[in-house]
Amino acid sequence: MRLAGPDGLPDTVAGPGYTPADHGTGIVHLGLGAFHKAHQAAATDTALAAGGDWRICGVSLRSPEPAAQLGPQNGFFTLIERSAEGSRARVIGAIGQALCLGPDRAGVLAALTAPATRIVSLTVTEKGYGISRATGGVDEGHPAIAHDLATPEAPIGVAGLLVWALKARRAAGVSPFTVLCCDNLPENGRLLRGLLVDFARRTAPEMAGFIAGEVAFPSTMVDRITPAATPETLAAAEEMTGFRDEAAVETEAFSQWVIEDRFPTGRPAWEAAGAMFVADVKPYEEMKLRMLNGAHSMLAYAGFLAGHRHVSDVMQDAPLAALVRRHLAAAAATLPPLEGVDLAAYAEALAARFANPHLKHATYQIAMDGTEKLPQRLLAPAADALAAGQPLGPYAFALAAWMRYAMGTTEAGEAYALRDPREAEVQARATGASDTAEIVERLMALPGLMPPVLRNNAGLRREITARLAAMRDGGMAAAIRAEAAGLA
Ligand code: CS2
Repeated sequence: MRLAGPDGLPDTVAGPGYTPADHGTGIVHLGLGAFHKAHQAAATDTALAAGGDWRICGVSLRSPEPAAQLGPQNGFFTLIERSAEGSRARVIGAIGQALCLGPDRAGVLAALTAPATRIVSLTVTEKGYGISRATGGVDEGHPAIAHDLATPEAPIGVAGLLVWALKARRAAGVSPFTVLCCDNLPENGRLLRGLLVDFARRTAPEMAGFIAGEVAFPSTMVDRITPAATPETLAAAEEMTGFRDEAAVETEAFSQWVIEDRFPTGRPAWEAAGAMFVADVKPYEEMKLRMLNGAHSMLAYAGFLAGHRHVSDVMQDAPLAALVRRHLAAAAATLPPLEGVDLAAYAEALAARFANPHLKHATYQIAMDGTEKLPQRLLAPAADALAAGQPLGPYAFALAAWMRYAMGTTEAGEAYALRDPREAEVQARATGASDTAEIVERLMALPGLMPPVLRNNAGLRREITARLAAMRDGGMAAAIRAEAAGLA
């Protein structure tokens, strides 16, 4: 039988600690993927037990799958939490409605303009926004931005939809919603605010000052390692709950959410789920992006080429695991001290989370969208390390691994897609030369990627070139061993 509600679950599976039908919708979430379900929807489910009309209308902007999976289940889904101690399942009831923008356009627009909607949260991935990192405004070349600039009255992208909805609400005398970015971007609230203000300036100038002055964009640090669901996930959910569940997700037991407490029209009691409310999220964001995500990207590129399918396999490869720890320490060294946080302990906890053998997190999944991830994960800390006179080796190794990955063929000669929004450009630069130094030169010169202090640094270029040459000549496994042999 298909899961469709909280009834009939075995004692071992917790259902919602509230009666879902008694709670109205207060949140529209854009980007109805696995991470949203495992993180914000789970936290909201816990918070709903403390009361409030905060159920979620989940929207996917493109893929019809999430709504097709959740719709017949009335929004209910199984969340499997896996840790070294074991696995447990819970059924989440926080999602009251699941829509896809294409077929359900009227419903999505109605939800965005409904007075009851007080928060619009987002997980659309780094590339989903269409932010120009150079200007902080819109990237005119981004397909959804280009579409929405041309037809702002029929938006399909984040900036277009949010500006349209804020304008419609203002015209109707309805207070603006709070915009809550939950993607792994630095100062994500400020970044999204800059995007919307610039988009408004170009399409609805009277809205620009209103958005800048009247709309809240709290920044957040979000963390929960959540692999894409697989057929095994669905089979495990059925075994644990007794119900078929097309929308099941698996994740780790750990979850962290640090949020700036700026919600002029209210919010769920997310602290009930362990969320931390602070005045300034930036130090937490930097810690997480540079340590967790930076190490993740490094191990994904090096691990994928070395033949490791999953992050837990990487951590079984002693020399590569040593490089992961080196990377975590190097990233930590770029961070200012953060009260109440022991960065060495945080690094150890991350290594343990990466090693979780029960979580099948594919290196190929993390390797995706490199040009969108490198700036905040590897390049910003590398620039800080350079300024502080710290060694650049860990970053040179990670960037060389990305460049080797960008070449698009495994060591067995098998081609794979990079899955990067700048795929064609990156691959042309990575494969257009046979000389290693030239490949490095061409990739470092990718417009808008590297900050000039790094791009023009001959020392960094040499360090990357030596490592990429080792990876190409002797293979990734040997390059990893050689790099790790250099550790004290
Ligand atoms: C990962 C993240 O896919 C990736 O790029 O680094 O999704 C990571 O698992 C999460 O940020 C963990 O919170």
